[in-house]
Amino acid sequence: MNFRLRYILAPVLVGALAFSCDKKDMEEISPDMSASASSLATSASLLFNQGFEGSNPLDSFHGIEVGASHSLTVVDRPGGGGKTSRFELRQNDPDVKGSRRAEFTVIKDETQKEMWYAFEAYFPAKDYVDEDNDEVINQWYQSGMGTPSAALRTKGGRLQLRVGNNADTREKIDLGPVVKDQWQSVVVHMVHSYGSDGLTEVWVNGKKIVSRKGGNMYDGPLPKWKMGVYKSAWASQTTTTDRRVLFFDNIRVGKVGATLADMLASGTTTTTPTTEVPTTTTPPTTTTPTTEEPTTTTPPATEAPNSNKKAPNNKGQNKKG
Ligand SMILES: [Ca+2]
Repeated sequence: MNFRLRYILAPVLVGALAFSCDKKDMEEISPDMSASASSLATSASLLFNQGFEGSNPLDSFHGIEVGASHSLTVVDRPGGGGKTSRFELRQNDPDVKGSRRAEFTVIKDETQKEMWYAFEAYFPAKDYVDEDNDEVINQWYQSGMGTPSAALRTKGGRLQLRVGNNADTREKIDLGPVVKDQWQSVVVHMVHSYGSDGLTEVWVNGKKIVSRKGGNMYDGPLPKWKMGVYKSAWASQTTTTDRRVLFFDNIRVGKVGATLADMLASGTTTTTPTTEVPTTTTPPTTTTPTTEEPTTTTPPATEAPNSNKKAPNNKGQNKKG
């Protein structure tokens, strides 16, 4: 192909790809490799288990939504112990699906009513500066239904779960500090439901901190699970930082029958760098699951929908999920 022809064709091909993505409401940039992902599972109830140690680990994900070469890479795990995914989002990255994002979809059509989701996350202090403007790092997105019915966000140095069955009553539940320069493990257990039989449980570093009964999704299709960094504000404004770097490793998804122990990355050495002493957290864990009832559980269900002036969960602001 001569240079001139290539120059003409490139934007056409990009346009065709974008069109096909929109049409399917999903970016099938990566092939569907759920079968091979399943083969990595260590338990019959694990649907997905990715530690980024094998060849082409990113092929095991569904759509990958990135705008630049730095957006998603596989690198050495901070603190040692193998490989990990690394997300980097910059304020001046190109838009992807209407905003600044670097995300992959872990589970899509495989979602069942009862599911387990787990990962380890590492936030580097120098490249993940706390600020009040928030970003989404996990979202349970129901196709065509706007702002995700459940999401993990970071905001002002805190990890926050937002969950509910409609935008007006969605709860904001504090999950503790965004601990820097060490690995944290998060496990989420959900019985996906619009109705009262819904269940949302969260463990951070093996400690159960949320047990919430009630609707945790809109009255619609089961959600897909996306991870990465999505910062809607950067599409229209700057904030106090222009960079978000974080690492996700040992991403696991389980179905009914999975246990907390299945979801925790017990085979991984969780190395804590010695430069920083955590003060408020439980150490990264290989603990056995407990059945203890949480002590800081469900907040009242009467949260005022307009209490947040930035209203980041208002319908429409995040419509492309
Ligand atoms: Ca790994």
